[in-house]
Amino acid sequence: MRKTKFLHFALAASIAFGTACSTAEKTNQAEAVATAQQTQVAEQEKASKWPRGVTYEIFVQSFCDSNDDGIGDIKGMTSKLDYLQDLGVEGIWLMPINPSPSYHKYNVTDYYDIHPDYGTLEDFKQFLEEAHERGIHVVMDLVVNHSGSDHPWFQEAVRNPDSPYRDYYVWAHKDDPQTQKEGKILAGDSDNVNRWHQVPGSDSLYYGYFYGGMPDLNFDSPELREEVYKIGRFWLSEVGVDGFRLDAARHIFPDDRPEDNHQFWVDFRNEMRKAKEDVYLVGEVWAEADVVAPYMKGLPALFNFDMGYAITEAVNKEDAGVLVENHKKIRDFYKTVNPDFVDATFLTNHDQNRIMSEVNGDVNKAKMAAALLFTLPGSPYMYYGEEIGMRGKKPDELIREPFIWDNKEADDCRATWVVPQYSTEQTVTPAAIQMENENSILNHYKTFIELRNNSKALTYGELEPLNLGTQEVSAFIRQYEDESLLVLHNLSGQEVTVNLPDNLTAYDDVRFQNKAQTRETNMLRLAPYSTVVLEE
Ligand SMILES: [Ca+2]
Ligand SMILES: [Ca+2]
Repeated sequence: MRKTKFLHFALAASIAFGTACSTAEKTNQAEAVATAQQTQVAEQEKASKWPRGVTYEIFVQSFCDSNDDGIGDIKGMTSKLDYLQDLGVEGIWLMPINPSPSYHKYNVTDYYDIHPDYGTLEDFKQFLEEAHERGIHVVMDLVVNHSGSDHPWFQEAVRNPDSPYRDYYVWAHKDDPQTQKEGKILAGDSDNVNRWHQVPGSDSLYYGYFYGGMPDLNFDSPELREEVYKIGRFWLSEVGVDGFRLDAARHIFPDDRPEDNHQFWVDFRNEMRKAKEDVYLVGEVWAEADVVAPYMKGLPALFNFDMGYAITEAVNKEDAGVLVENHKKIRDFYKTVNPDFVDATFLTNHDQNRIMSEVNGDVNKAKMAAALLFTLPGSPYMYYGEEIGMRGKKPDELIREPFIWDNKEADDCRATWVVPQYSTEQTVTPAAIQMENENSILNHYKTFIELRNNSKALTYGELEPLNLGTQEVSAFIRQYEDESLLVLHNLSGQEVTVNLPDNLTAYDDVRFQNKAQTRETNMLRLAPYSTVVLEE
């Protein structure tokens, strides 16, 4: 079942097991292995199949600017599809692309169009076509918990209480006791303190979970629900996206109506499947596993926030701890709800400090975080720029800075809508230069994505945590059908020796290693911050 990484394998076989032969012989052997396996690879499809492959999250505004107005756009993104294909991603998640007055575009003012800064519907259809030609699926952010307060529906609803759009939103009178009570509920963010917002010059308040600029849509209204289904069908059937990332999926109804939230997504999925049988839906339910799980009845994929936190903690402490055990526990729990669920794993997203900043700029740790993400179970998502080690800490604009494609004078794509404070040429090596460096973080990402894409065990396999008595080493088995892999990550900056118990000594072929390791029967010496994948 050895399909790729043949160069690593050939190299590893000679280094690790001290094959007694000359350099010339080694080269010939390596070439022979490479040729044979290249043929095999060409004849076989990749092991991974979207949505089980890697998905890449793009903030269009910052990705690639094609017309030099400083703002990333769809044509720019289309010009980078080869880059994404080469990276090995099989899916793209686009942050909102609908018209909206904000830079982030999570307050939509027209659900049926593209923001003019980003381009046109025709540009987007062209992008979809070219993505699909490369085997890349496209999922777009669908932000329907709320609209923007500038949306014509809301404007009309405010202006005219008898308007049919009035019922698209949630209203209360200023003397209604619930508005007093609700107004006192504190959330972590000061913007969220008041969920009821007054319409100036009126006795009416409207419900806006996040803030006054984002009035919640009223899902108790059959007309609004039908409108939301219509929006979904438009993008699936008429435009051709493959699915949606569903923003704020747990806030469709207020917090005291969780069952209604769960049921809404079951209904939504059923409606979307009428337009596209294999529609992909991934939900944002930013909460603990027991809150997330019931959403799986309607949403086949959900983001696994816990795993990102756990990986970050493990690489920072250089301690494998209970990362793998906990990951297995969560997965086993989710499986009881939906055996076919898609566990959308990731390190950080557009709402969180970037992973490189979370590890204080330590490239070894950032690389180790990626190595864990791509070898543990799940359907990994990565955030644009993560692969070149972009940095960023909140506020939000600074975790969404322009991608650095090349040195300034050579970069014909770099957006300039914001002055970057974290990701500059002083802190981040441009992608074009990293591409030429085999030790770059970009090539590290490529290597691990390729490793994963070509292994059914890493893509679909079960997880068996192992305790080898070394806290610095995260060790586990990934198994699928007749492919069984022993994965070892040395999270520490020191060489670590592990003793494999007798039941693991059969794993004596090196499928992959990113640094030389040495082995004497049961004893394995792992280089600092290294990964080795062994097979029987
Ligand atoms: Ca532009
Ligand atoms: Ca809501």
